[in-house]
Amino acid sequence: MQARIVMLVDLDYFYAQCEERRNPSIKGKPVVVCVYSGRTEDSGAVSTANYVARKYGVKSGISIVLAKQKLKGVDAVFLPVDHPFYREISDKIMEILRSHADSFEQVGVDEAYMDVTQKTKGNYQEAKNLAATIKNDVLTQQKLTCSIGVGPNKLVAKIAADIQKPDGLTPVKPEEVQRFLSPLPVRSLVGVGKKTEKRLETLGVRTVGQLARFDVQRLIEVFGRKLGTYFHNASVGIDNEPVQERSEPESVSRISTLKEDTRDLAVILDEAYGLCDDVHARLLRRGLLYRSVSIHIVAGDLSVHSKSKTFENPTSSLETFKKTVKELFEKFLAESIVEARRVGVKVSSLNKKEELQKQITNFFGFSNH
Ligand code: TTP
Ligand code: CA
Repeated sequence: MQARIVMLVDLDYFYAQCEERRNPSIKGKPVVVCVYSGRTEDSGAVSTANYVARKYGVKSGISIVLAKQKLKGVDAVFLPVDHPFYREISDKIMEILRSHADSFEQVGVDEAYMDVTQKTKGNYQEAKNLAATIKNDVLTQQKLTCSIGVGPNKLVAKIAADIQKPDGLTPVKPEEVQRFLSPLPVRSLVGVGKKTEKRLETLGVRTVGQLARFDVQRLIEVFGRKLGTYFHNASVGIDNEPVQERSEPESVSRISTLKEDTRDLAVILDEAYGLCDDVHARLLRRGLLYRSVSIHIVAGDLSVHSKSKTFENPTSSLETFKKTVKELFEKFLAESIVEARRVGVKVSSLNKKEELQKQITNFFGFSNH
């Protein structure tokens, strides 16, 4: 197998950074994004916090009450989570990343692996330049910083991204892997949780380097063949997992917030057509055809509305997509009196182009053989 170059892009303090982007005046203050459970005013947990708040010990998972104690007397900002807003930003950023990758794998809302072996001709200097370009694109187009790790596989790329945050860029060449991993605690390896860490500690293994030198046979005796082998391989930086798109999506959609609430069709379509372009570009890249088109409206009063239309035959036409979106918005405005705050477009009933070809071929009984 050819040596690979893999990146892991991780958006910095994601939910909190989205909130800073929405309201730049809170930048510089501790920003704490919370899931309020609603039982009492302050019951619930911290989803994430910006790095200013982290200096006070505020982090994901602690209670809101504890976060408030830590920030007592400080001019801090506490906000509720707004998943649709974060999803919107995430989708746009993932699209930027995808356009730079040979193959792409999103893992969660704010992280993605990219195989860039071809794009960089296997050259680390080029990979570093590409990572810098990606950071710059994400910053200028979406006003967010991210941290990128570059390495010969997913395992090394992930650890490299974590090592320097926020706004980091850490390349680790194959010949540097051993030296890079050696001093890190075993917990840095994916799959080593608290329990495993404890068991390894009883064997005298605290660092990845110690794990690498530990007898494989004994590891297998303690953890079983599968895990034991995995731990050993991970400790020496071996990981052959490919970067691959997770299963085909059931639908592709985009949603966006309008500058102000409106019932003006021209304003709505101006925004919606941009979203159609994004969705369509993604369909093309994945070789997908659609059969259904929907629109989605979040009104000024936060009520949610949608309309959709399904065709007989799958298509990839952008023109049909936009025409249908226009029809559906016209219908919506005619039937409803609310003002639109957020508008979205979606295509669904998706088919892979080649699969469709196969189905047609089978249907008509044609065959190449
Ligand atoms: P992370 O990438 O773990 O954290 P982060 O992006 O906030 O900070 P950084 O990467 O700079 O260390 O998680 C991504 C988002 O997932 C985070 O912004 C909020 C959400 N999240 C939770 O809601 N609960 C959690 O316990 C964690 C860890 C994350
Ligand atoms: Ca993150």
